Amino acid sequence: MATQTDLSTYDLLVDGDLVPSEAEERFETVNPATEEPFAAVARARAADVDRAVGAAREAFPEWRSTPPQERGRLLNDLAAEIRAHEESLALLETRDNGKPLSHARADVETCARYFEYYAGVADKVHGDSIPLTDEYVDYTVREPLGVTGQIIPWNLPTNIFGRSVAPALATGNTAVVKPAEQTPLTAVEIGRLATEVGIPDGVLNVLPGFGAEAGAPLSEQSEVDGVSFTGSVPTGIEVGKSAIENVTNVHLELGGKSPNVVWPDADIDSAVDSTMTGIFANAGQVCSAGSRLIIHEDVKAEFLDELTRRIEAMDIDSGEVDPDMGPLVSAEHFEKVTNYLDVGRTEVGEPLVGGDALDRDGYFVEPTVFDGVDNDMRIAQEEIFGPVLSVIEFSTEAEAMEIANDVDYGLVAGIHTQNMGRAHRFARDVRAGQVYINEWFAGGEETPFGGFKESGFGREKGLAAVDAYTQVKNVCADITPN
Ligand code: TXE
Repeated sequence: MATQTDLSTYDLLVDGDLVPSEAEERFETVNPATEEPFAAVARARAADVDRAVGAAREAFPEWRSTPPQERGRLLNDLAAEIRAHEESLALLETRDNGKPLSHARADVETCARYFEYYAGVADKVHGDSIPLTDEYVDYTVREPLGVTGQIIPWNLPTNIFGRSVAPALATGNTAVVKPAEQTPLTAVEIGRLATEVGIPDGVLNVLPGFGAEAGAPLSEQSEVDGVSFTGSVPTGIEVGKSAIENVTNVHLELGGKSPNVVWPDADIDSAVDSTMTGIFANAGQVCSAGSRLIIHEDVKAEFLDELTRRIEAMDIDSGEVDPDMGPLVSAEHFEKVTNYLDVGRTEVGEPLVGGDALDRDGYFVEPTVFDGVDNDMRIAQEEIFGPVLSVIEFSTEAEAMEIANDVDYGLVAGIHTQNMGRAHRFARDVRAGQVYINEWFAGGEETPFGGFKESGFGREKGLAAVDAYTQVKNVCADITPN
């Protein structure tokens, strides 16, 4: 086994410098395909959070008054650097997270796109003029929140970095990012690129570290003016409570158990494809995964035959050889997902396909489908966050709707049908922040994203993020002659 001295090292980014943590501690990140540590990363704690928040606070007045066109230019420059480093960033992401290399490349591309999109938005953030009586002029301005904290999960580290940081910086906020302890490396690298393109010191700080040691101090820091959190419901509640105690803006994106409804009139070939993307992309470790297949009784047999045939042809291997599916992110998460395979066996018996871990090093589990699931079972209600699909049968539109909504989460809902009236009735009645029609993961950087119910609140992506990262000031002037 490698010792820490054999590993590549990564530091914190504070005030434009790559520095060790105050306590000079490091933690190891593990390659989930080999179970071997491969990097030693500076381990931030509360003192480092204070240092980074102090730097972000100091950088704020100048960044806020930097002309928005100039902020936009810098973000475009960062996007170009991210693209120029696509291969090395993608490889780092794959080693850290386990995902197939082509997916990691797509995540890097998405991250660059977020910086480009919000670079374009930077100089288009403006308020309204509000007609009152002739005695007044009234207008609003949108101002940045100030210092913002971004707490990022391990499933889409590069993608969510771009999603949270780009709108924050574009709108004139400074940022302190706490990447997940399982996958901190691309955040440090992109932070380094940001300093290289000339984003001023202190505007973007990156603090690898653990949730309790670095995430909690960041969300509790009274100098932080806004927090964006993506992760689990229990942690989100903690982060939300801290934000309320500090009377701080908070945005929570907390996962899902999303329904994927398939009707007999759907294009079955494309619906099978989309179902597989929805649950096996990133080994199911996606908040918007389509983890409940709600399928009409008349098409179920045909659909599941085709699904099984394609799953059996899937190639599962180390992300570095770019398979269809890589390993799960960590030993801890592997435990969680394999435990759910046991729960599924207890609730419905043997899976239709898959159901086991692979007999090799690494945190690999088979793509798995449980048929005959009732919607009140645990495997239909709880977020497994792995490549495990629960199949629930329906016969009427009312029944499909009821099953789709009968869950605590409300992040995404999808429908496959050629009947557009039915599709839009579903879109109208389903309680979810995103609706996908005839495709999974539909939408782009431009479209708002966030949850209903326990999937959280607040919206990111698109112009909705401008609202999230700014506050409105109303200015009213009495213009009566005196
Ligand atoms: O999440 P946590 P975990 C779901 C998914 C997964 C489960 C647990 O079901 O199996 O959550 O994952 C930081 N104060 N999602 O344990 O703990 C942590 O360091 C402040 C859904 O990894 O929520 C990391 O940076 N921060 C999901 C981030 O929070 C804290 C993505 C997420 O970790 C903290 C990930 C604290 N007290 C998991 N404790 C999605 N919505 O996409 C931890 N963190």
